[in-house]
Amino acid sequence: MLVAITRGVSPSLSQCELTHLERQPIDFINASLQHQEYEDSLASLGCKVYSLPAEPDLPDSVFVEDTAVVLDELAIITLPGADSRKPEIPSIVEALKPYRKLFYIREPGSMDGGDVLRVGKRIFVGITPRTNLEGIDQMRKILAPYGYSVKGVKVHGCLHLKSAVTQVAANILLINPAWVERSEFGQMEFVEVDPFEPFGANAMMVGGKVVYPSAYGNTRRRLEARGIILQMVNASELAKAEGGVTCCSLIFTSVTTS
Ligand code: CIR
Repeated sequence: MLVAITRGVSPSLSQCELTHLERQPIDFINASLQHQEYEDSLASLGCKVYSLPAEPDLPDSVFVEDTAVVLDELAIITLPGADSRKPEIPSIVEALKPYRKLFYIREPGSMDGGDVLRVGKRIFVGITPRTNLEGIDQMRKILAPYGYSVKGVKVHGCLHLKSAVTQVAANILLINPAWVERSEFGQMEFVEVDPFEPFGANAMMVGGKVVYPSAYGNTRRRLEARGIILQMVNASELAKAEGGVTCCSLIFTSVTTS
């Protein structure tokens, strides 16, 4: 069974962290409706959705992806690079404890889950203001016994590695080549975003389909032309907080630790 951990939209979302976007008004009701649509979409793709209660004092807490990296064998609890996001961690620890043995990124390491792209046993980690080399090194040591390779990847011009590249099929990455080099990823095929849709590289594979924002119609056509089956969602309101579709869930196969 697939489990998706999500969290309700915080009423303080409009005070979110912003790095590459201008602040603009965010409609809380609209953001919540879109988030509900996103959760419904995950349920329709076969996920059992566990939605944690919204955290009024943690503006970015809907973006649960940044707090953990869940693999088949274990989960790594991250240490988010933005101080305002560190208090999001304890409730995620409680939510993941029943499912995985937990490991932790510790200071002076830092890591946002949005920087972590897993392709089979290869893990690519963005080197960004949120994720430092020490955090990547800690992850490498945690994962070595489980047969994963961990590679730091330079990212420029966007918040996280997965703003720039995500996996959309076993051998295909969706990429914005202006933000990350294709050569970092070895023998993969690529679909490039339409240059007028720079934020269109964040997509999420779930249950044989790819969850994709409806805002990026030109890139959508490129994906469909490659035979990729999309499940469209409207994520425009959360995008104003610099969030994409991967950011709002932690999805994994259910294995209970007890
Ligand atoms: C932040 O800057 O932390 C939030 N406003 C957006 C986080 C988006 N998360 C993600 O891409 N994984």
